[in-house]
Amino acid sequence: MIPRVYFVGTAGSGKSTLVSSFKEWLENMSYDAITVNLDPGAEFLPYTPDIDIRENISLESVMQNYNLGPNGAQIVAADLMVQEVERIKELIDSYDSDYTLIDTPGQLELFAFRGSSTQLVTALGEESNALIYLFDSVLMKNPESYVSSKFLAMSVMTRFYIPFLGIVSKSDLLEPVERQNIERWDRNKNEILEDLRAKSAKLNLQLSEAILGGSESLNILGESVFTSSESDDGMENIYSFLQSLFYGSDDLEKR
Ligand SMILES: Nc1nc2c(ncn2[C@@H]2O[C@H](COP(=O)(O)OP(=O)(O)OP(=O)(O)O)[C@@H](O)[C@H]2O)c(=O)[nH]1
Ligand SMILES: [Mg+2]
Repeated sequence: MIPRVYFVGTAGSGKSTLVSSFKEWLENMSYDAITVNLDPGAEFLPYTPDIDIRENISLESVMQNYNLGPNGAQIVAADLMVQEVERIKELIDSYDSDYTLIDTPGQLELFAFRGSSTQLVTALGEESNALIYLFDSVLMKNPESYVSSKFLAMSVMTRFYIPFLGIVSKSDLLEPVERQNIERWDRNKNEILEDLRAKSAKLNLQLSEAILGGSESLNILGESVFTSSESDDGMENIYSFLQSLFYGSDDLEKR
């Protein structure tokens, strides 16, 4: 089965741009990927999706048909997506590509916490899935939101039993010292707890320690990969992760 790679992250974390730039990167390396847009509310996409949920479900039509505002319509659209699974699956299977890159809705909680999405991920194929979780660099550079971001990622991971890679997106927006801080915090939770204490941050330190301790002892998040759609930083790391997961250590045959 052609691997399905889901790009998941908070609103504006760079999912759609990464789907676009990673596809381009793969193509430049002579590998082949198709793109799937699962965001019914996307107004603009930086790529032309091969498969697009908006062909059958658009936020605009859900708002009209169900007499809802944009937020209510997002919820209904997320649930309606399950009805599209067979069509999407058939379409994906009709392509002969190395990877299927799947862009998910901006509202992370809709994709991550509603049963319809886990159903959809399962139905699209259980064995060959991976999830790229985008940590927005803007939210990772200060210690308080670093902890909240890790917590959110962990709660998303409780919903999906699939291999995942945590990446810090838009790395070109980080100053070198900000990047070093994130690397330092990733390596050792005591470093971030020290920095939080030093800032006398208004954050529940006990709770933060428990969250970070859980992440560390379960080894679920580990060290982040930094990526940028501007500079192509980290594209190789995403590829290596997927490659060893799906194809062993062998390189794909170039097309
Ligand atoms: N500097 C920089 N900007 C980026 C990068 N990736 C995305 N952006 C910008 O960040 C903004 C959001 O990017 P999107 O790709 O639309 O993010 P998204 O997660 O798909 O957004 P939603 O689907 O609306 O949640 C856009 O203005 C992008 O141009 C990056 O690597 N570097
Ligand atoms: Mg998007």
